[in-house]
Amino acid sequence: MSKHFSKKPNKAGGFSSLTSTLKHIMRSQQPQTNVKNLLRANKDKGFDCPGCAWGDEKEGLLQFCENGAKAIAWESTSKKVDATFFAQYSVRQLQKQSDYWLEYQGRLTEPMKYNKDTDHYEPISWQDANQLIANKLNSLSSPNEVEFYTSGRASNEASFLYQLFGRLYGTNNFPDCSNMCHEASGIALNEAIGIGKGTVILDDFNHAEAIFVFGQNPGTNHPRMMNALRKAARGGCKIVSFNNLKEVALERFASPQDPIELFTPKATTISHAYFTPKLGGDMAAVRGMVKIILARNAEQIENGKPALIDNDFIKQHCQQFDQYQQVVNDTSWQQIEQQSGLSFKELSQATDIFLHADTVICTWAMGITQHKHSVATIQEIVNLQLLSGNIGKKGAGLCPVRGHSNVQGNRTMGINEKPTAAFIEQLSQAVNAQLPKEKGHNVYYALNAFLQKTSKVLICLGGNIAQAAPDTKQTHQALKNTELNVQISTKLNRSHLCIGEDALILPCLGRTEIDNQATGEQFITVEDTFSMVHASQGSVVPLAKTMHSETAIVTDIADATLTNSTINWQQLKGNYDLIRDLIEQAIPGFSNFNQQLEQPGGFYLGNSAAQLQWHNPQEKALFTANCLPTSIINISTEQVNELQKKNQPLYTLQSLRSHDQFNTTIYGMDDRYRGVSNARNVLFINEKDALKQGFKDNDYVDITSIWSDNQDRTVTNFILCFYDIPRSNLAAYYPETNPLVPLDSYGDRSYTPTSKSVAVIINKALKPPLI
Ligand SMILES: Nc1nc2c(c(=O)[nH]1)N[C@H]1C(S)=C(S)[C@@H](COP(=O)(O)OP(=O)(O)OC[C@H]3O[C@@H](n4cnc5c(=O)[nH]c(N)nc54)[C@H](O)[C@@H]3O)O[C@H]1N2
Ligand SMILES: Nc1nc2c(c(=O)[nH]1)N[C@H]1C(S)=C(S)[C@@H](COP(=O)(O)OP(=O)(O)OC[C@H]3O[C@@H](n4cnc5c(=O)[nH]c(N)nc54)[C@H](O)[C@@H]3O)O[C@H]1N2
Ligand SMILES: [Mo]
Repeated sequence: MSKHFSKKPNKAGGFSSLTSTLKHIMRSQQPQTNVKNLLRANKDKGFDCPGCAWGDEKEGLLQFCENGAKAIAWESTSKKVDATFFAQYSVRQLQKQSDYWLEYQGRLTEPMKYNKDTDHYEPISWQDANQLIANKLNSLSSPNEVEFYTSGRASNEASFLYQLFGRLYGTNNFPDCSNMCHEASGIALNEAIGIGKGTVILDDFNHAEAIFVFGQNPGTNHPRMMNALRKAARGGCKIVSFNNLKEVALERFASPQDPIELFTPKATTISHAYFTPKLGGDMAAVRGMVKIILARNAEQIENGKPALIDNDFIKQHCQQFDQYQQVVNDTSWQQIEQQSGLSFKELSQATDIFLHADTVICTWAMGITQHKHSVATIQEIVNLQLLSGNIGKKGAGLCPVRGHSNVQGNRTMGINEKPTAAFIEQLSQAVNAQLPKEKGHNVYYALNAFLQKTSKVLICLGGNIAQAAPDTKQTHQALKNTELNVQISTKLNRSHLCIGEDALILPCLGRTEIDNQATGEQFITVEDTFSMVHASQGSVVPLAKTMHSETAIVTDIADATLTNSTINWQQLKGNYDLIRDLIEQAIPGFSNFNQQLEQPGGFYLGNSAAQLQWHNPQEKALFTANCLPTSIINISTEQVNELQKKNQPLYTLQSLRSHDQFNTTIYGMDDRYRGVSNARNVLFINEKDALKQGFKDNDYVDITSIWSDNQDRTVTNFILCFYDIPRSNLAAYYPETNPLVPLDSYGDRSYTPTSKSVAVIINKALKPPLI
């Protein structure tokens, strides 16, 4: 057996989850603090777990999961990255370290400025740092030369003020992590049902008769969702998984909170049926289900039996059903089976479960949103749900499962490069100022603007754009073209090391920490994937007084830059209640914001589609008549033919998360649920594909992507792991494979990198490591 690969476990959760949690708590060097932290995670008067955006349950002593515990322990460490650290290492030396090493050094505790002459970061006072930013911003020829990036951990208060500052300064350039994440969900849902958010709340999972989970690995990325799925499965709800890989948590899950499942081999079977479509095959799979439903429905009608679709719902609430039916008729079974990789029989089985359930929830995440045709795929899921009226009733609906813990809140607060006219109007009125209306830059356009040197300053409210964005070489070059790179962060990462002229590191507090301002301790608010808004307050004393809250950092930069501002930034900084009062005036749905937060668990923002109100131009839910894509991968037929001539097999690669990481933050080298230990340069491959190319398990290969420009995009020395994965599909971890994703390979209309469908070839490693 290989030293890196073993059989995957036969269940997820359980005891191994508990031991892993303890291991990570001990490693943080703050075990007592972190145990206290965990008891307060996601509880009233506690803090919102920075791990993911899943909603909080009302019952239970513990409201955290293994991976939430890792996120919390990672934040609360006693190790410091301070002036002494930066005096020890030059930027060139730091660049040679791994992402894991960089973050493991500890928390950033002092503001630092890059010195080009010494190639070291050196201390700078907060006041000087703010003035430096202000001077630079005020010297530019256009406000559109600045890119304001956000990562989805920022609170509602910080992100509201951040976008307000950016807009008062004069731009709508708000690239953010959701451009690389759930962008397609927002676009698809806004068009189809008039709101870009999911229509279900957590309680709906208690009432669903079937739950379809598309392209999502909740055992790792939303472990608290496993409680909802486990409870549903035990109550007789039929869970159907569509996933390119057999993810063990979706097969069998043991709750660490159930003593029997914790201490015995027992576990709950999660998926009643599990389908493994080809990468990007979900639209075809759902189209197949709809085709079966429509055919069976026609038969029923012919035989004088009741309809299988909800004709009343369709008549009353929907538009374009006829066009949609036409496009379904025109889609051939050959195309459906070939593209989905699933047979008519398998899709019939899925359809049986769908039709048998009165209430169905469809959930999805990155396996659906990071393809070229993601918007169309999500609209196909909407079509399926509309067909049987599975929106706006208890136990049914659409559930895009968000990533970052407050990414949904960020959008609600206006982090959006394409604000609606109504949004800008209300915000302008609230602050009594003219704000820009024209479209700004998303991540794709921002990176291109740096590459072309038309943008000059990058300010990042969290995140790690250097490693999160695609086409690593290009992205790093884009960052190196900046005249000023400002990173507001908790931990050191590669974005701090891609420097052009000038760079600043501004260390901020995290969720777990006490945030003291002029009027006393403050709390912040967040919105989860179910549109619940609630307060979050940390209780840990920060490592250093020189760490400021994100809100304070944003207000101070704004105050220094906008010299004629009508906003009293210092007053807002001193009392976050006042920021919430401003949000109340500026953003719909936040009336009595401060008072509403007093309710235990917070308040629900509501969802128009869940109330069967359709706020799109047609004022109806839309059946969207998209054709299946001609190809999943984004390359030309000539390129495919050329490879065929050379006898070079073409693969589709997905880049995904291991169990030991949070996005670009690597907690460890294992991926327990897939049987991988101590390696991240792993390439999962179907045994037959590997053998056909003459490879053995554990061989080293180089991966090269196929794209229309002449740039070489290759990553080297990946270890082959024979795995249960459809033919011609591959999987490997992100961010190691980001160099393979071409910047120009993005989703139609979403501009999301096609991180789950990269056209690649593999070859024997040119320079394998000496073992
Ligand atoms: N611990 C932890 N939690 C996290 C994160 C983290 O990194 N670590 N990240 C957070 C963020 S920002 C996000 S967006 C979410 C991400 O949560 P996920 O979307 O679960 O993240 P990925 O690891 O990218 O997993 C994609 C899943 O989709 C499957 N898949 C890939 N392509 C296809 C396809 O074409 N069809 C189908 N049916 N399946 C496919 C993969 O096999 C995999 O199971 O998690 C959030 N929570
Ligand atoms: N190939 C490929 N690329 C992908 C993906 C993929 O599946 N495949 N997934 C995409 C997705 S879904 C996402 S969301 C993006 C993620 O993109 P980002 O959100 O930009 O990246 P993260 O790795 O979450 O950011 C980690 C950094 O955030 C900082 N940080 C952590 N907590 C805080 C905090 O509380 N405040 C502040 N200010 N900073 C903090 C730390 O310095 C840490 O180093 O990556 C995308 N990129
Ligand atoms: Mo995400």
